[in-house]
Amino acid sequence: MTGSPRLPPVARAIVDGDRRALARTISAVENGDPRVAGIVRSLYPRTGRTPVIGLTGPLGVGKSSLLSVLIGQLRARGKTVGVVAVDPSSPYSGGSVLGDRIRLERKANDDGVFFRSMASRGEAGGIAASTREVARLLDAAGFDVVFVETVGSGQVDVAIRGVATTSVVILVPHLGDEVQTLKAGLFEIADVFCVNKADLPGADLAAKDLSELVALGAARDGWAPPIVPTSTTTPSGIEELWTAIDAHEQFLDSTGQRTQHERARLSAEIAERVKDRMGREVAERLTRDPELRRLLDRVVARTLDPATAAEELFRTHYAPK
Ligand SMILES: Nc1nc2c(ncn2[C@@H]2O[C@H](COP(=O)(O)OP(=O)(O)OP(=O)(O)O)[C@@H](O)[C@H]2O)c(=O)[nH]1
Ligand SMILES: [Mg+2]
Repeated sequence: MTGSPRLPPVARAIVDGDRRALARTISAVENGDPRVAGIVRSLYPRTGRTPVIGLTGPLGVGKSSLLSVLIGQLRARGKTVGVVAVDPSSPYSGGSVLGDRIRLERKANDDGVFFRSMASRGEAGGIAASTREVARLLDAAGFDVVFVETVGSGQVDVAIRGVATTSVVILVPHLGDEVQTLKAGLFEIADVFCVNKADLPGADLAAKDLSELVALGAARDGWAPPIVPTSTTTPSGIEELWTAIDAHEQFLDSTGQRTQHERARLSAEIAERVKDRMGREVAERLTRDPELRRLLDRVVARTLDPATAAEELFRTHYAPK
């Protein structure tokens, strides 16, 4: 299966474990360099079989620390791991980028771990798109497990479901209000809940509160998200956390939901790509095309509202005849 003669040389190198080729291609993808489109396309058939584990949760709950301990555990079992971390910090402050790097540094000489951090630059759509592409490259590169770390904030949280096969929502004790705020979104995102910093007082209570919330929400498609207390300082609960993640991955296979979820993710991705593409085209035509300029003039003059204008534009220019 590995000897496809049609693979471009760089793609071949990535598949054969060349980490520098992988790193360069990831940079090109992040920068929107069109020259790597062929490489990405040629690797696509080699993707889709690797567990992609999303770790999400509010700032500072210990996502990177957990990742570091999980990586240690997986490496001890001989598993290779690819990581993409979406860093919320501004590229100028750099604080948290550096923090993550240092925590993961000691694995830097290990070829079985590949770590990449991306600045989030504040636009959720963009993060989601390049994160998905980078996760796919890690998948094609043959890592046994791919992790995606994102900071938990509304849209990004939801975006992780478009990338990950298992999403872990990480909380800490005394996040009472935050849990309430996140509540609605939490259940749609979490396949596994983790209450980290269980070495701090209040962890039992937090886990109990959470289990009450989980019990209120009906199990989604036959899966009730387990709640795992962990501590990266002790450390404790890490093995249990991986067991819970792995159980969800096995559940996806045994129920056929892996294919179902993948289909839903890819459908959303295609729709999103078309939307982006059309959005750019329409914006451009509204400034260039005389007919559409007149339509815009009417909206500016308040003789037509934006919703009706959009509907009219779609009907006359884009709806299938
Ligand atoms: N007491 C305690 N502190 C922890 C634990 N895990 C992480 N921390 C501390 O929490 C702080 C944040 O840890 P990170 O791993 O950077 O958290 P994060 O969620 O990746 O942070 P961001 O990526 O900046 O959102 C650090 O000071 C860690 O040392 C834990 O289990 N117990
Ligand atoms: Mg982090």
